[in-house]
Amino acid sequence: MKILTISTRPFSDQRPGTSGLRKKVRIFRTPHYLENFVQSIFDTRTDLSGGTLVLGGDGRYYNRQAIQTIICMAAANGVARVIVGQSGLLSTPAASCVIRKYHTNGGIILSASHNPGGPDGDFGIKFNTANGGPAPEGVTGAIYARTREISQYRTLAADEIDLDTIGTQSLGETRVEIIDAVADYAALMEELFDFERIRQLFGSGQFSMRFDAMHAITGPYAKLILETMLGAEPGTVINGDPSEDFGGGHPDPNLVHAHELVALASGPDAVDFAAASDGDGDRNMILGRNFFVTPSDSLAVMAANARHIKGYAGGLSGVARSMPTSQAVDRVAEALGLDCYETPTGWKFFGNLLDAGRITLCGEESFGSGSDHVREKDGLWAVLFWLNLLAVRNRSVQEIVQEHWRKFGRNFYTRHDYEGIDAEAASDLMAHLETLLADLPGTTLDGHTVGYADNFAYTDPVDGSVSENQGIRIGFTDGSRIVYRLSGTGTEGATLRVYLEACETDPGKQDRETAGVMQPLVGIATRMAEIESRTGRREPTVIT
Ligand code: VG1
Ligand code: CO
Repeated sequence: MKILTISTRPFSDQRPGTSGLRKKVRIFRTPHYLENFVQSIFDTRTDLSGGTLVLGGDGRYYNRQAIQTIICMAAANGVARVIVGQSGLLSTPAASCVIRKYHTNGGIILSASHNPGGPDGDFGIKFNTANGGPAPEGVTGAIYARTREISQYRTLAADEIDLDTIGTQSLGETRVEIIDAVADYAALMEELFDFERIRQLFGSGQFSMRFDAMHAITGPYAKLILETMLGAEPGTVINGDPSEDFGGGHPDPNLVHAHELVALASGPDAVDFAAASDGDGDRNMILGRNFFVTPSDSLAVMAANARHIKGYAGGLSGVARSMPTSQAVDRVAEALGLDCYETPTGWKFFGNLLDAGRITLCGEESFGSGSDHVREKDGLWAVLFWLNLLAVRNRSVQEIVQEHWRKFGRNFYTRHDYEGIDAEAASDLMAHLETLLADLPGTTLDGHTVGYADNFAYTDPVDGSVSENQGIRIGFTDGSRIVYRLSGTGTEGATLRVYLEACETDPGKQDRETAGVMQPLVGIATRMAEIESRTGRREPTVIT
């Protein structure tokens, strides 16, 4: 088969963000745009030549075309074997699972996660290394540097690969294997969780659940695992057929976008347990009957209860959370004598800690949690963890969480997002905050005394790499915190995220409404950053 060498010129905007390169579909369709980035991966990850690459995506618009393009480029770049999820699909955690299980050299995941899809929506591409995790900054930095100087890429003229039939095809010297997208992942879940106990829970007739796949990738995974393997009643999975534009919705599992599910978990006829996942299957939202579990609390509850779960009964080596995630898990770690790490936002920062065996569980406030079973956050894994816990503990979600607060204290938590604001105004706002930091410690704001104020920098304890400028932290002596950072996953303007946390150890005050408790801190945070005058926004776009 004839290899074609195509001349190209660099694009200046291919720096990966928090989770890969994300742009509007129309930008990815610009001639050579996708190809330049992919060639930059092959140019910098030279072990792919002669090696094995995993390939799959969340099924959004442009997924299939991009898969065909990448297979041809992989063949032209000497990749010996490409493992592709059937129909070009792999959830992000399933891709991580497959990369690890078959000892491959890495994978390319096509996804813009929770961002809307369709011709006018977003697309994304991410490279994961041989450990199954998102490429660390050193690797993404090298890929980006390559995109700045690229002058040609390699591909070949070939017929389209049949993506829908499981089996092996050849493209020149390259073997293209189409695999079942769900099977390996489902087998891994069965190793970690007590499926028999969960089957008994569903079989009891006393327990009802809904899982909202939000028209995204987890539909097939959830139907097989929950309904077929675990015996949940048919219809437990809603919005379970993946569509290229996620049914026109926003596949982000939070109280705002998963409103259909929230309604099913509310009121007198509410189900006992409800959960949702995002576009690419790595996020999760956990709801009990009329009860929302914050992602930060979910991580803390998992850590405190891991001994009840088959795959973690041997104990945890340590835990980690991203910096803006609440300190609820820190309290558990302290009580259990576990190491606890605070990392920058983005799953790539957990990889070294997991590989080194320093942590077993980790999570982010942005509806992400996971463990050392793969190197990505994992939505369905979290749902199964909770299901297993409910089956073993025989308590409701609300009872488990409230009991947790009584024992460890409650970290009230909320996040305010200001989406699509002017990029320059956003960076000026951050610069303004930076100028305040030096004088803040020791001052008292509305009764809260500032203990520390900094721009978070992280030194990876395993390889010593340093990541600076990871967000402004203001910590008060009463344990409450305000954190500001700019999103690294958006595709339009800038998104300012303001994260707020307040600790409450008095059981008599732990059942108050979050919004009321957070009001004073919200006031401090919005005034200090001059949000209204600098962005023109009186209210956040989304509150989670
Ligand atoms: C957001 C979240 C972050 C998460 C990232 C990728 O990043 O805050 O915690 O790791 O999305 O998640 P940012 O930079 O926009 O705040 V996913 O499910 O979109 O791959
Ligand atoms: Co995601």
